[in-house]
Amino acid sequence: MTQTREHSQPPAAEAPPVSAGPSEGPLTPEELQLSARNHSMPLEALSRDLTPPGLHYVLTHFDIPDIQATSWHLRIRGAVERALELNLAALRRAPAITVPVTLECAGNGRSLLEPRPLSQPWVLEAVGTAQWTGVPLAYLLDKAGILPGALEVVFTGADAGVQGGVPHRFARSLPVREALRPDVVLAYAMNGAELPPQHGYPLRLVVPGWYGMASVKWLESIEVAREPFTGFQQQSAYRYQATADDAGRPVSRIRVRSLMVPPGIPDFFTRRRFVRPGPVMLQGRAWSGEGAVAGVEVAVDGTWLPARLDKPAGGYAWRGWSMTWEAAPGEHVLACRATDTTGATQPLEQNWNYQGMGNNVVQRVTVTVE
Ligand SMILES: Nc1nc2c(c(=O)[nH]1)N[C@H]1C(S)=C(S)[C@@H](COP(=O)(O)O)O[C@H]1N2
Ligand SMILES: [Mo]
Repeated sequence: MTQTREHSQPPAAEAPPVSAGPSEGPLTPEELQLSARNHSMPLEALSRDLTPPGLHYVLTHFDIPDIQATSWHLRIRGAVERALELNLAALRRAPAITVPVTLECAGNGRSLLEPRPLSQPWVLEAVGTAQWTGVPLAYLLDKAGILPGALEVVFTGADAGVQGGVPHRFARSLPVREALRPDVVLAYAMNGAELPPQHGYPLRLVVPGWYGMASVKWLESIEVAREPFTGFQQQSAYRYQATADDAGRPVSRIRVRSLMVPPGIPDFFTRRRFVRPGPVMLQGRAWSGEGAVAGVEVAVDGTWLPARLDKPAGGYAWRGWSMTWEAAPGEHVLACRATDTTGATQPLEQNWNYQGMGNNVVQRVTVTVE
């Protein structure tokens, strides 16, 4: 599908298109290439409270930088009383917190959209939960001393590339009040071990409750700004847009979602499930960045029943749920749906938007009981 654009403005003033536009055709080699680089979390890993790093999803726009911690520094500058420069040893000496956080890519579910926005073609499992250990961002911002008039804090990674025709380093901003939340962490450890290269070694930001793009990896610079940040990943990417020309609304917090561990055993190629008749424990996880998870329902062939909820694991980590199902021979469709404390619930049909952002449609799993 080609994009129609208005040409009333000179090209220099035109915002670059964020993608090649949606497609109704088969998966492209470019999408295959992206999906081989950026893997999702196998759904069976939903049975674990914490996702081991090798099973946690990965999304990297450009190349994974090979950073030597000995020559690496974090710089804090801009509208601050004193600029700071810290090496990894200094960060490790600072007060540390550990926060369990469910990260989800804002593009999760994109490949299920029709037409399909051309980008990383996630199915449903661009999610994972880890314990992130590091220095509270607020602690360092306080040391630097934010000056009056500060509006945003801009985080820049070491990785550079071209997207939408625009060369840039991956960078995102947060409003000052979000940056000062006590649970926003500059993490140097994941699940108690050194940060793996693909997850941002030696240091990354983790913003609990926000879609993954806010959690800048390979962090090198933190700049306090008095103007809104207009970098590509802020102004063009990560927006809920109706069309290519729509300025849209920025993507921020994670919409409520639940997923289940597919029961039984899979067929290799189709991944359809086979289950033995009798009681089957259905289980999964639910999360929301907008409010706490208030309930999860499970449907067998369209009839919704409330699931049992585990104790919350704190803050912005996913919450376990389960339900026993008496599986009768035949073919069945299982589904799960979470609701959060804001009253938001998952839609039965995907909400389409131009970049394929924030999809939280209910998951459906077809099983054959025999
Ligand atoms: N520097 C940098 N940070 C980044 C990205 C990136 O490409 N470069 N990708 C972002 C996106 S879109 C997501 S969803 C998360 C993924 O984090 P993970 O790979 O650790 O799961 O990292 C975010 N931080
Ligand atoms: Mo993402």
